[in-house]
Amino acid sequence: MGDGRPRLSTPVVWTDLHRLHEPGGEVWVGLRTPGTEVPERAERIRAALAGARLVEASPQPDEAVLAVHDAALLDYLASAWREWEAAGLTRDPGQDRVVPYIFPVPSLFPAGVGPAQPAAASARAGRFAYDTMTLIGPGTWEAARAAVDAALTAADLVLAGERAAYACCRPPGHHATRSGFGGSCYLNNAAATAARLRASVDAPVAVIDVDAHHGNGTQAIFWDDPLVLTGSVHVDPGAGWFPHFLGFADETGVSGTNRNLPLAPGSGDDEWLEAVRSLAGWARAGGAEALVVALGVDAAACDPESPLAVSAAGFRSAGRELGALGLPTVLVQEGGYDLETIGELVREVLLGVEEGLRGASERRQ
Ligand code: SP5
Ligand code: ZN
Repeated sequence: MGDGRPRLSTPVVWTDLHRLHEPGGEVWVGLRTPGTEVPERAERIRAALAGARLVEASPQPDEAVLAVHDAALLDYLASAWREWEAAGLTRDPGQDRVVPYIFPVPSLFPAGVGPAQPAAASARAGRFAYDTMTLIGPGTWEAARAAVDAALTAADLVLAGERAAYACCRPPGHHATRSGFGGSCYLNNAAATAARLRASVDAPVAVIDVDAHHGNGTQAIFWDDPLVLTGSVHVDPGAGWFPHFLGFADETGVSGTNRNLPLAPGSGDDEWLEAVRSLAGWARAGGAEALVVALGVDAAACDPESPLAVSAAGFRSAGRELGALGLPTVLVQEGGYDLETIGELVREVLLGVEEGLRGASERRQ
């Protein structure tokens, strides 16, 4: 490249199809706000990684998605936009995205009675959505499906011998559960990646989630799976942060394979890195032989969506800690909303992972 910057050796998996997902805002406290999960995020990351080897995402079978999601969620997401448009909702009342308005929460139902299949498209939107912020437009399904393809392509690169691979996924995925979507996430890219690694590695695999928000979807998907260790460091939901209802330290999974490390708002490099180190040590102690990093960079001090205060150097150090595990490593993009810095922060993590992996292999010799 000749710009004097260290060159990335980690392959970057990419798909142009992410551009098909234009959320067009978020409905938050009843208002349509601009929204931060925009297509430019991925473009900025790609620009900051210029010079790295780009690998096109290759299409993956539906079975790989069905390993972590119910068929009913996939069927809904694949048809939601068409149904919405066919029902005339884009003309009357003039809503250009799928937005739920009624949710079949358990409190609606007497014992033994479950939700009926609603006849109206406007009501069907609330069957799988758990918030009003995660809008569906004309290309949302294609983009979300392609994001899983990207993550699984990165997993395959690592299974074929790359020490690490990065998937520039958009939309993100860690808030999507087996049968629910929300938090700007539709399909859980990191969970699908962990499932693929798990099927090929004869040992536990770990997901370490460093996004500023709790990885509730990944936690839920692997809650009762003793062979996928799920750890998350995030801003304390008890201090008023998304996902509000989950992400507390006492959620440990059926067999102790989930670990949450909530941090107080305002926490910076010291507290955050100590938590990352602790999760890495926990994954090592649990016998993990492959690693998925749910890589949100919204814990950055400059990020508009979280009150954590991590620096660029902090992200580099976190990468080093994770790389030092010396495991086959797939990094999957999650959040990060400051367009000016998102690309550089991702680059710092990837460079740190490379440094950590080099250190690990030197120690082994
Ligand atoms: C992947 C990821 O980082 N998802 C984060 C979802 C959390 N969004 C919470 C948004 C809460 C409301 N934000 C108010 C800003 C007004 N637009
Ligand atoms: Zn986040």
